[in-house]
Amino acid sequence: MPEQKKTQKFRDLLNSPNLEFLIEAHNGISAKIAEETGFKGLWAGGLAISAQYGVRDNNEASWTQVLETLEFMADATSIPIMLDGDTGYGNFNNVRRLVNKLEQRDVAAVCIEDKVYPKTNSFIDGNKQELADIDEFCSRIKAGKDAQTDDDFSIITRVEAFIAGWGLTEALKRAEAYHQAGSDGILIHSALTEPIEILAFKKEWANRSPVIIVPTKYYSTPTKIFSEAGFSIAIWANHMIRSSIASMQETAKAIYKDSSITKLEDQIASVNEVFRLQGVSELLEAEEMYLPKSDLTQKAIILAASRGSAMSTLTETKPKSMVKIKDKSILEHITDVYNQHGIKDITVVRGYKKESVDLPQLDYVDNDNFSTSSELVSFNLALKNKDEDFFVSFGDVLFKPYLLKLFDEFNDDIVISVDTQWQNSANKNRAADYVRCNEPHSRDSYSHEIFLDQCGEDLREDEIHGEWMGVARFSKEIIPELSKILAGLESRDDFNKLKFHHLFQHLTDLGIKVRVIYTTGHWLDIDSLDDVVEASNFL
Ligand code: SPV
Ligand code: MG
Repeated sequence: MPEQKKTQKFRDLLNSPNLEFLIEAHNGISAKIAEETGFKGLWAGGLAISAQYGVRDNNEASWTQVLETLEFMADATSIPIMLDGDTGYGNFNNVRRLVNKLEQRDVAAVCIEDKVYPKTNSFIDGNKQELADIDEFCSRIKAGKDAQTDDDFSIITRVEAFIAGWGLTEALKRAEAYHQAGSDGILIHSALTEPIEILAFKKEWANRSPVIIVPTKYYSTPTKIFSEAGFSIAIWANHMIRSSIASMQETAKAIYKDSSITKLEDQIASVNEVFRLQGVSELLEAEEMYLPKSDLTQKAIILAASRGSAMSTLTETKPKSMVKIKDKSILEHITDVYNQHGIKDITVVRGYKKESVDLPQLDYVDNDNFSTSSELVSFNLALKNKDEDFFVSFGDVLFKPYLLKLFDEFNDDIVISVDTQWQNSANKNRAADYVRCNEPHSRDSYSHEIFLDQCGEDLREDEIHGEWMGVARFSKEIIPELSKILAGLESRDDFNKLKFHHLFQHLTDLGIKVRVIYTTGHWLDIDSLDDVVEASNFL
């Protein structure tokens, strides 16, 4: 069933056999709070709206500024709003334009009072207030009713005779004239502290049309009296603005006095409550649905648990990854490269002298068995809780940033980069992860479809197509399977000795494709003191 229009909802309140209630709201958030508390309708009060702007209730806020406020209130809620339209902001012509603008903004009703523009609040020297000429006021009502395009829009007319010091006879005469002019209900206002005037009016008026009251001054009257008298609606006309004023005054005073916000924190709404009222969660869901997702990998793991004893005294107090090259540790150089690719979320696995690995902005995972374990143990530790695509590389491998871009051009679950110029390496004796693929790199025929066949440290020289650089990317889709495979390897006696080349070979043997990107140089594995010297040239 389509949601009932707000104008119909207001009509239901107006014609309900029970006493109904509107509460004042003066902006989007107060309107929302009122609705979620359970109120079925809102009074967009002139006093409250002018007060929240910090101006007087004398039409100092322009009517279009009031409209703006209403728009926020209507957008924030699904209950009907009756605007306190003051005098209608002018004559019949202003009223009909107002009615159209209110309909456009989904405001269900307007109440206009029989005074002259600019109005004054009824509780300020009411006796001195000039009432509108009856016929002229009726022309405002008629023009408003003629202007509305939705039959259910309501125009309530407010009789200010009591406020201005006239008696019941004047009030009834005016109410009857407004009723005849097409008004949908009467708001009878009184500034007395007892409900004498309004009860007298209701008794005489009977049920000619619904009657609305504003018990601001006769607030101590039990609500039962209003319902027994058959009033249609009671308006709690200014209690949201007054409570917020009291609360803001207390808060400002306390903060000013203490020059601190500590004591207050638990007494005011949390920032999360503000977010909830603003509907932040809906936006987060919408972003998930509509915003294009970055297709760049957002996370990285750097394995930096081992000492690097080949560097002798350089790694006495810190692991190799913290050795400085050109004023920055190797780890900083590596994180710089990831940062340049837009990756902020970096997990570092540390082990040897872990307390010395303390760069800010990184997440750390500790491999405390670093001295007896190898690459896959560290990798397995870092893989826990990963659920997005990620790069993994070593804490002693430098590489150029463009390589990460190459990786992100492929959608494969596992991608590794393989240096075809592996023979250029200065240190021929180091352990290297040699690779053989389905086809070798060829300058003549450039193939995109290169996958791993074999990976190991002891491939025959004539079988080698290149050397794995120590950088790989895994997709989030492969993580569950990868975790399972690692758990399987974990149960092997030699798990502590296993390296990445074992994993890649194992994956290939299982029929899982490992995509290879052939590259030429542009990386450096720092194992020895000589490599440290070379690294400063590389950078
Ligand atoms: C308002 O709330 O702005 C009203 C009611 O018009 S009263 O302030 O009582 O006049
Ligand atoms: Mg008002």
